[in-house]
Parts: sequence; C-alpha cells; structure tokens
Amino acid sequence: MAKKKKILVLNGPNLNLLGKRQPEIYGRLTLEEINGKIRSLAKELGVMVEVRQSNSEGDLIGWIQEAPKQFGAIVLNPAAFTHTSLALRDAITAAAIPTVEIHISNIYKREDFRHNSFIAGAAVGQIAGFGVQSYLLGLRAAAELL
Ligand code: CA2
Repeated sequence: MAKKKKILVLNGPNLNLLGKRQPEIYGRLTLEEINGKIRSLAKELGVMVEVRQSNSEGDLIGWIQEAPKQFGAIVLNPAAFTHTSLALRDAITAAAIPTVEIHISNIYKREDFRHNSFIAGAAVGQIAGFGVQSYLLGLRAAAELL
C-alpha cells in the first residue's frame, strides 16, 4: 500500500502499564486491547496502521525521524514526555508530517504540571480526555490528514 495510506501510532513511557494500574484515570483496557481497537478502526477506514510503544525518549525520537519514509501521519500519546520534551517536539517539527497529539485523560483537569504540552505547538491538533476513544478519534483525524 502507498506510503500515504499508512499511519504510525506511538505511545510513550509507562503506557505499557495500561489496564494494570490506575484504572480510575486510564481505564481498564490493556495497551494490546486498545491496539486491537485501533487496528479494527484502521481496517474500517481503509488505512494501514502500525502501533509502537517505548519507555525511551530516544526510541520515540528515532521513530519520528524515520516516519516520513514509510508513514503519512502520526498519532502520538507522548505520555509524560508531553510535559518535558522539547526534543520530541523538535523531532515532530523536523519530520514535517501531520501529527495528532492524543491523551487518554483530560490533562487540563489534572495537576498544573500537566497543563503545558511541549508537543501541542508542533502537532496539527490535540485530543484529550476521551479515554480509549482519544486514540480512535486521533486515528480518524490522522486518516483525514493523509
Ligand atoms: O492521559 C494521557 O494519555 C497521558 O499522556 C498519560 C501519561 C501522563 O503523564 C500524561 O500527563 C497524560 C501517563 C502515562 C502512564 O500510564 C499509566 C498507565 C497505567 C498505569 C500507570 C501509568
């Protein structure tokens, strides 16, 4: 399938713990279960999707740098790097493919330190607070941006 039909979904640190801790904030689904929903929706939308997670900022930066070779858009949950990583923001700007920032929780209803996103200014837009649906809304947005 042509490069422009592929979407890369990236998950940042600790999201591998989804469904195992703090279900009151992040829900009961595991990352694998969420990935299943993402893959089903991708089929429905007629787009190809690849889903990755890393606890390492370097991995995420490397994947974003390489993304334009294979992918037409990125859906990114940067997790805690949202609030700390200028390097991730710079990688998104350099990659120059549309990136949709997503969060499971509404970061603006939470602690003050979660209210600033380094990523938002480099993303096309941000979706936050819809639980698992944030990923699916993000995928729909990314599919429109291909
Ligand atoms: O709401 C989101 O999606 C966040 O990106 C999640 C991050 C948090 O630092 C951001 O402020 C908002 C945390 C991801 C950690 O995920 C866990 C999942 C289950 C148990 C513990 C952590």
